[in-house]
Amino acid sequence: MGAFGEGFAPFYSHGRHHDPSAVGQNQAFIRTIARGGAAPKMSSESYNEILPVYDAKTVSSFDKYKKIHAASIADPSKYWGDLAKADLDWMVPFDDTKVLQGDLTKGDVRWFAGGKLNVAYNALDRHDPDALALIWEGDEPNDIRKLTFGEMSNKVSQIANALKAKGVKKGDVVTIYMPMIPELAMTMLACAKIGAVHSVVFAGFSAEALASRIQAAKSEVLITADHGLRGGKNIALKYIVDQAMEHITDKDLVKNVLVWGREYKEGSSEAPYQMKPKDVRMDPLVADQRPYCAPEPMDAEDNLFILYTSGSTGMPKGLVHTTGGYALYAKHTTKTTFDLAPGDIFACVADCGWITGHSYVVYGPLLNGATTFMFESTPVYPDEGRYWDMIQRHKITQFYTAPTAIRLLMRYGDEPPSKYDLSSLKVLGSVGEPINPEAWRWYYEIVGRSECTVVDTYWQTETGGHIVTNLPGVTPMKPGSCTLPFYGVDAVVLDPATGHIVEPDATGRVEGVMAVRQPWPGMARTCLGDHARYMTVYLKPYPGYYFTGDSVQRDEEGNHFITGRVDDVINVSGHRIGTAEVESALVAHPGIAQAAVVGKPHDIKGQAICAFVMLRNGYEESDDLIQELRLSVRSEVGSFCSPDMIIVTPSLPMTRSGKIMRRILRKIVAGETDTLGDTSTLADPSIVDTLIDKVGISD
Ligand code: 6R9
Repeated sequence: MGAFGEGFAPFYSHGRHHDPSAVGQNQAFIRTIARGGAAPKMSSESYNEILPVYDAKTVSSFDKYKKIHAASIADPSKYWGDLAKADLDWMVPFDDTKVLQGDLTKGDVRWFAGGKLNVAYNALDRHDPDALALIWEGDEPNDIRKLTFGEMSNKVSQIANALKAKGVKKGDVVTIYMPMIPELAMTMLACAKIGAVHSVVFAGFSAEALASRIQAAKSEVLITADHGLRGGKNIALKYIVDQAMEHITDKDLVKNVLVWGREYKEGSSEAPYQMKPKDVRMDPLVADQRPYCAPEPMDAEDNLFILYTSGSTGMPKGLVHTTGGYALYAKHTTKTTFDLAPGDIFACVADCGWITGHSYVVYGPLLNGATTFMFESTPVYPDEGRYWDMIQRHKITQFYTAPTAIRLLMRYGDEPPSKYDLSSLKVLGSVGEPINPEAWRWYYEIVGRSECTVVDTYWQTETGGHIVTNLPGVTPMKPGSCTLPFYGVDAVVLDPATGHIVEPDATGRVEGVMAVRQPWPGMARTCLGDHARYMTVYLKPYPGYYFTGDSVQRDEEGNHFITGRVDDVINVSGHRIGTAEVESALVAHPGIAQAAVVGKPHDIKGQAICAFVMLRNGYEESDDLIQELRLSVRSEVGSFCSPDMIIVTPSLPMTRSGKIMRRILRKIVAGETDTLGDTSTLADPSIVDTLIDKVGISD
């Protein structure tokens, strides 16, 4: 049984299939699946009767979806051009004849170029100043703040003026390393107001990871807060920032460190912080500013933000999102996927350090004039009823979380959600990884009382917003499937070996890799400072297509089932982690000669991090050594990347040309040793048995 339980993957049950390091293996992968034996059973069949999917209303709206989708693909300039005019306030209109320029082959996509607008203006200033913009709930349930659009607009202007006072100009990259407090959202929006490009670094990243992102982006300003709070514990962010500053080699790079103040929690063992020469207290600086700042007119293609995300190789990529296309896409997907209506209280419980927080805590809901709910704590603090309690108290209408949280909460049974009044809920969202039908069903039946739509939203940092998802009351739900492409998304399934679109088999099903055939407004335009890398990773693998890096199966009704990454990225609790980053943290230890990291199926986290290490001469396996290795990963990347399992091995499965065959390691940790595949290309095939023994012992 795989991590997702029996029958999760509709066609076959293993998560990962490729080893991109082995040339030509992709073809073998597809062939293996094609030969996979008995006709696969769709895991969701048994749930169809509980779903209100084929009632008359849905059928007619489903037809409408098909028509609109087809039209949006046939004439994307018309579809997005009309929406851009209706949905955004422009300072200078874009040219109707130049809605979309460039293409996926050349990698020079531009939407609405020449048009000018400001995203902060669109997100705040244009809405009713008295309407509620943001509800924040801190780590403690009684720590609540509410801000209207007017209040937020004023405060964002003050922050914007404070940034200007510190010399921040249009186009400058501002790094933000903050806890989930309203000031984080407002600092992002303040950057947008003056045309500075924010780069939010998730506050779970270590000092070294923060330093490398600051350096890569050549960011001269860093904004932080003294502390974060999570589950009753202080997170000494300012202290981590001080360490990060030590790691930055160019000592003149960062000119200012702006520090928001939060009260230090009594009794914490964390080190208190000190102000350093470059540090400026943010609160008094902001309080001194005028509450009005003219919005900077930004070209639709000017950069709005960068966000680092993990890939196959070492340093994470700084994906660049631009102004007009991203804003439109965030706004339109939020409204459509979550069926937003006036008065809705929209709660996405992701952290703003990830793309989900950017698009669905900050930009999407606010651009729609909805009330966004921002949450600092965890699903189990002070107890496992926290989410349900918040939904009841704030009358939340849309709730958006990751399958890992649902699986965790399911463990506590049906009673916690049943104790609360969850009748305000209309739409329940899932994001970050495939949702297994068991978790889907619990979410739908127990949390949603079979009355809410569950939307399984598939997308990526690179896509800006949802690209495949069902739509409430419009398209059918299918447990375990993200279903159908969003409007304007020309989703295709490619044969990874030939790059051609896969033709359906006799049953109407296809499988291959997920790609998109036409540009859409929300797509990232480049990797900061490295367009060649952007081309290599996304656009060159299959010329003419955007390549997602995910493998997929599509059923005879066109529903998509994402089956895992085809690169060396693992997904732990919905966090995207590059195995290369963890490996480099392990080999940074003087005792480690080589390391290989793979994902191991995990019931709650989706995948767990499993590391294989080879020791250098003179080093011996010991508990202390394992502890040091964990620490190394914590300090180089962040504690959320700490391996669940570290296995010391005399050697690793290498090809004769010296490449580690991670495919074999993945099979071993998953216990799928009867389907190891071809091991004859290994330099030393006997290592396989040694590893099976080792993994067996440490399990
Ligand atoms: C939004 C986000 C992207 C990767 C993506 C895929 C996985 C996200 C999913 C999903 C199946 C879903 N993923 N949503 N897989 N079903 N509904 O998570 O962005 O952090 O960049 O991760 O996450 O593998 O390629 P990001």
